[in-house]
Amino acid sequence: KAGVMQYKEMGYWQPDYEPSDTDIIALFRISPQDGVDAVEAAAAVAGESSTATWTVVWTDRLTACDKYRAKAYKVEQVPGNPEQWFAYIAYDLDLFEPGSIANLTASIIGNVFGFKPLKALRLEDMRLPVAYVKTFDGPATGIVVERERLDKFGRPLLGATVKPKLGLSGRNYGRVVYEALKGGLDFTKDDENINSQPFMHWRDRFLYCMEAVKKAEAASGEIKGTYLNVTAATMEDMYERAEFAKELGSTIVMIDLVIGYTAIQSMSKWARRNDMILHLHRAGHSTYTRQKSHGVSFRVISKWMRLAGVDHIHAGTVVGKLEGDPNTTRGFYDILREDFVPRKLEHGVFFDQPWASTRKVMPVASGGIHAGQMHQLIDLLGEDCVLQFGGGTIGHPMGIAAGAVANRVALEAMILARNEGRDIKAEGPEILEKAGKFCQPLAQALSTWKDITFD
Ligand code: CAP
Ligand code: MG
Repeated sequence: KAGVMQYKEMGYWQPDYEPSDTDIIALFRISPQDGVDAVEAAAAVAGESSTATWTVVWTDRLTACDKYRAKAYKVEQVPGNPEQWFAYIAYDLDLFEPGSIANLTASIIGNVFGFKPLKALRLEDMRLPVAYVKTFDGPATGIVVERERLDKFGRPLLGATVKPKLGLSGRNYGRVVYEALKGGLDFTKDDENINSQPFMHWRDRFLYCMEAVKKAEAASGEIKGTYLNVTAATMEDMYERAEFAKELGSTIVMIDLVIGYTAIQSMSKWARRNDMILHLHRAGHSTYTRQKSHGVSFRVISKWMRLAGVDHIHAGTVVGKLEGDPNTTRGFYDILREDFVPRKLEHGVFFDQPWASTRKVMPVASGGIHAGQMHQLIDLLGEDCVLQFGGGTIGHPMGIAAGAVANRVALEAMILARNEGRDIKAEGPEILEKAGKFCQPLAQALSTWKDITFD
């Protein structure tokens, strides 16, 4: 106990402190151990995530320690939860290297999550000041320029992840890509765990996929793409794969979140230099975003990834197979797509967040979704997103191209209805049924998947 109390005495609790416009603010949900006071716990979090160690050190006085000390300035009980507290902590901008997510995270989520006096700790949100935002390049391409490059406007983009996740040979894999793109999708995509395995080396994947993209473009007259996953063991390997993708005429490459923040920023710089779209699959995030009392909220990851500069990011669907709540997911989408995100507690957004013209990230919805949910997806997620149906394309009973047709027709019917002023949330099923009368693949998709839910 004495160890925890120390931080408050050392000045890490300052209830009168008013954060300045250039401070970074973090909001933590803290669950103190029994007998540990919430204010003392908050001061300890401020200390451990900034300058402190467990005791006063002589060398403090050789620094501007009053400035560098993070300040816990507000502690509020979490409504309806007597064991948890929201702690607001302000950090001086000089504590952080400009333009480095690695540096930011080494402080904010460095040691502090293992601190003994806490049962659990969750980073719920951060306010990133404009002065800090401006030290990052942000997305290489962004939503507006991506739409211009692809010449696709006024509707969500459609994609599919090639399935099965593992095991296809390059040639069969390329066939899936061709059928799905020719059928009407804008993109196909490698899965998160497709790299360079014995059944398909990466060069084979790239060659067959790009052949499929070019053939589908010729057949459809539309620009098509496939997210070639360049995730690999080292930066050298990733650059080599990305260069090859570019050489073959790809517009987009893909990386997984598990490659780490520094690698993501490096790939973003590469994408910027090479006029490529950068797709990020959030593989691994649920290990630390899912628990409500411990870890890091995905809204914080969304902010970090917009700074780091990805163009696409998986941000959840609400209606599919993976965990997610509608209001919270809406908050993620706003963080990725708006230029100014106002505080909105019902969406889990605790701070006004100015993005100062940082380009917008295209959110990607996937995970167990199908054409029968088109109205819900558009109503919930809007039009600036990619809707991605893996099983919901490749599992279609009439074949892959038919699966793509079903998705495209469902999408176009819904956008048309919305543009005519109809309430697609209420009338969605009826609109889909009617479109299905003119499109057998859609009728089949609806009857095959209508009863599938994961709730
Ligand atoms: C979806 C998917 C995606 C997840 C990622 C999969 O396949 O390819 O990786 O959607 O989740 O492997 O499950 P289906 P999130 O379309 O066939 O379900 O978008 O939530 O990060
Ligand atoms: Mg996947």
